[in-house]
Amino acid sequence: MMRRIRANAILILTVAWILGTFYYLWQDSKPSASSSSSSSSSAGSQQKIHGQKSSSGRLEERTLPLIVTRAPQLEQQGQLLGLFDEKAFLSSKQLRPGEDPYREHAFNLQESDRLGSERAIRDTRHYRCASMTFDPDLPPTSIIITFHNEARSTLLRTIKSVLMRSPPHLILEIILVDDFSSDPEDCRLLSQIPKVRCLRNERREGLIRSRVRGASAASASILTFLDSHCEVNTDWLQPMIQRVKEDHSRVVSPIIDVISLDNFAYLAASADLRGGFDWSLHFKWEQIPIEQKMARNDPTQPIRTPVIAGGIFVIEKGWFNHLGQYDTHMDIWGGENFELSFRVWMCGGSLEILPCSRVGHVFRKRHPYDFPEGNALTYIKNTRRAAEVWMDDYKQYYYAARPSAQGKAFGSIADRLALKRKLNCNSFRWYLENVYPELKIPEQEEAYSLLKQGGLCLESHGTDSLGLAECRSTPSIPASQKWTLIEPQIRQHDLCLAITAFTAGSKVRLEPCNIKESRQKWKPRGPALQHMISGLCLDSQPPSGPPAIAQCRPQVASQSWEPQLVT
Ligand SMILES: [Mn+2]
Repeated sequence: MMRRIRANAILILTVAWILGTFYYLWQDSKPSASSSSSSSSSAGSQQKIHGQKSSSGRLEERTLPLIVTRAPQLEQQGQLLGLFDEKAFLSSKQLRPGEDPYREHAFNLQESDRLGSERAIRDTRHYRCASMTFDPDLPPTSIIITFHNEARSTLLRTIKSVLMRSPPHLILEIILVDDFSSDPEDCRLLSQIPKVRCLRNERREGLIRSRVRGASAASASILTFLDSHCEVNTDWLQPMIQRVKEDHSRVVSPIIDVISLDNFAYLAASADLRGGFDWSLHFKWEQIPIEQKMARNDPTQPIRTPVIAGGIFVIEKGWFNHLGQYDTHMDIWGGENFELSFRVWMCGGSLEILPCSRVGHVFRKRHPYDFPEGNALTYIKNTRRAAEVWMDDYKQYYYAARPSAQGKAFGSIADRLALKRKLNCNSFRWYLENVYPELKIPEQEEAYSLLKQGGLCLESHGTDSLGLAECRSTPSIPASQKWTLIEPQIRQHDLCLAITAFTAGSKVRLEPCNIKESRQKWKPRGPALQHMISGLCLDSQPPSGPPAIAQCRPQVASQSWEPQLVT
């Protein structure tokens, strides 16, 4: 009986939830009436509709109006693809029955193949982006796509989305750099599509050298690097070319939306993120600092970013060459985005994410291809080169965070150091101060002291009670006897020694540290510890009573604390 009632209750709740969801979607797709602020508050309770299942928390929290890109038009096809036989291209490489659809590409190949070469996707931009205007004379770009054994369906969808969703006059060419894939036909056949060129490496070179090759072959003055499993969204290109045209030292990237590796759903990424990293040079998406967020009253404004993710960006060709292209001694993949980002910022440029430019990308959990020297070793070699060339003395924090990098070979960096001198680049300290002040210098290893009185040590028992107890060092010194003396505080973790009143005889206890709290301020005076305001001294009140403050009396044993450093 109870079970029946419970089942009914769950059913009713489920139905209510579904109805609520539909109501919300209907509300949100009504023509514009709602301003962004009012719709975001109404969306608050429904946040989880989209954006669930995001491993990185990057997915957008609220649902935007459901505007989708224009549906593919059949009459366009002939013009777009020329002599290219799409059906033959795709059907000659189908997943065999029973084959693991994730094995070869680390995404669901069956689902990608089933989708076909084009589809309408949600326009994930803020609605205000649609009314942006661009110079009529924007310069065209060369799109550079490097790949190694990419699936035919994802590669073709990348190319077709570019051709369909970019103003044709802005695409001078699409350069495919085939990094020694097993089947040379993948690239060769695609070059039958108008504007598409194919370059094939004679051996595996990796992403970095492949991109440099593609860039050298490009004829446009603006380079657009694109990953090989993307779908570009409505008007993705114009905002980026506009920004670079206005200032050639800008290097810009889109917001990278998420294409699900399982079902290929196109999901909006949050517009409040930028690229960041920790001292081990591990890239992460992070929230824009709160002051910048508050100052953003226009959601179409560019977002300054300390680093870019690296897969998709636009750069002026002359600027790319001036800055030294890439470090071509880096192998396969990884770390090149740090090297490029540090170089751009430190040598006079800037990095931006443009929220009105959106490109979907299939984020994967593993690399589907081999690293000849192993994944970890390659990443360490590449990031170590970036750290050695660009991080000055701050590289010590990289090594501290990634001890395994020490002693690993990374080749000669002489030419990159020469480049850094030639370009007269700023220091890494400048970068930290001006570009990424949020990256904090790791705290120095804290030094602890024992506060000894004769053979006894000051010890805490919880927060309230303090006392003297036998000093213990085996098996190790207990946390309750370790003190950190950072004038004017006497700390134990984030608790501080504080007096309870300013009169002699007042008890002493531990409380959360607060640098403004005068009850927590002490000063060493000979062997004594004097409270700064009251002028009274820490006293153990023999025999081993709870410590209190008392009139300072030089040489008295109960006021003598010998701080003894322990390491
Ligand atoms: Mn990728």
